[in-house]
Amino acid sequence: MTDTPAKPVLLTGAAGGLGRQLAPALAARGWKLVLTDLVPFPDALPEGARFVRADLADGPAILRLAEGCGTVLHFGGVSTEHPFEQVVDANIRGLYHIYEAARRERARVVFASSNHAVGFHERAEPLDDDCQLLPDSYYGLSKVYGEMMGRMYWFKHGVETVAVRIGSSFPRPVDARMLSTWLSYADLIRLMERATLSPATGCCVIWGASANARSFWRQDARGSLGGAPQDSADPFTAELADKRTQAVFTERYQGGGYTDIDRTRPTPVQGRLFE
Ligand code: NAI
Ligand code: 15L
Repeated sequence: MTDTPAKPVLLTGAAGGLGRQLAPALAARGWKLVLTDLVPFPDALPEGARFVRADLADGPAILRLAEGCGTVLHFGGVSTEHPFEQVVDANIRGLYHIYEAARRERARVVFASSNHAVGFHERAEPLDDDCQLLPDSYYGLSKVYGEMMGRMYWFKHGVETVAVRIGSSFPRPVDARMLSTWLSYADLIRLMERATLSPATGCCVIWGASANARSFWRQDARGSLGGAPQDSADPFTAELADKRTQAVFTERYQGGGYTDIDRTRPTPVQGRLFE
């Protein structure tokens, strides 16, 4: 595997929490980056990077941005639960623009999917990458749509996708659930390197989590991309193991609090899809 991609890499959501970690780290490795976001990039522009402000809902702008790029690290969009209408433009329409651009450029898409695509699985149930999709929110549903769009563009157009079902990527875990879901920034950056530089990925799903002993997730394609997570939430266990809420849905399901937002069902489902 080489160290730098042959072509520039487009990073959407560059001004967001994860984009601001990825942009300087990947630029420091000598990568040529095209950064974009709806809002201005708040930091000093890393060497070798240029920033263009654009809305993912603007198809022609996204096509122009992707020109000459070999990979799209797609981190832009609505990143938490919102009313349906607010999710649609960035996460549904915007994703279509990203995939059309990737098709035109013969580029690979590394898609920041989310654990909320499968958030209604019980915490006690270990999941593999081919588990049932059980979104816990309109946001999670948009990630399911993204993963399915990747499949369609792979079978129909040969566009490669690495869909990374990210758990919780923050500076450190902050509650008991994150002892299972935490992804350190350093592991995120390593994962993006491998997803970009691997010679062939096809269309695969991987779990975006550090090496957490309490992980909800098992089998995926990470092995074939090479490398493994090096960090772990385990050192935070004594501090966080009892940091739980009293909310029944939140504590029962992998998606945590997202399963409780706007909920009208009074009690959890016993079993999987059927009671
Ligand atoms: P964030 O909200 O900090 O960053 C998202 C960025 O997307 C923001 O800078 C925002 O301005 C931009 N954006 C929103 N709508 C846009 C539009 N219409 N056009 C262009 N840009 C737009 O979120 P964060 O935490 O950095 O997450 C990045 C990606 O990773 C998101 O797709 C999120 O769903 C995903 N993810 C993040 C996780 C985490 O723990 N941080 C967990 C699972 C998934
Ligand atoms: C996500 O998908 C969100 O982007 C992030 O803000 C967290 O809520 C994370 O999931 C999580 O589940 O902890």
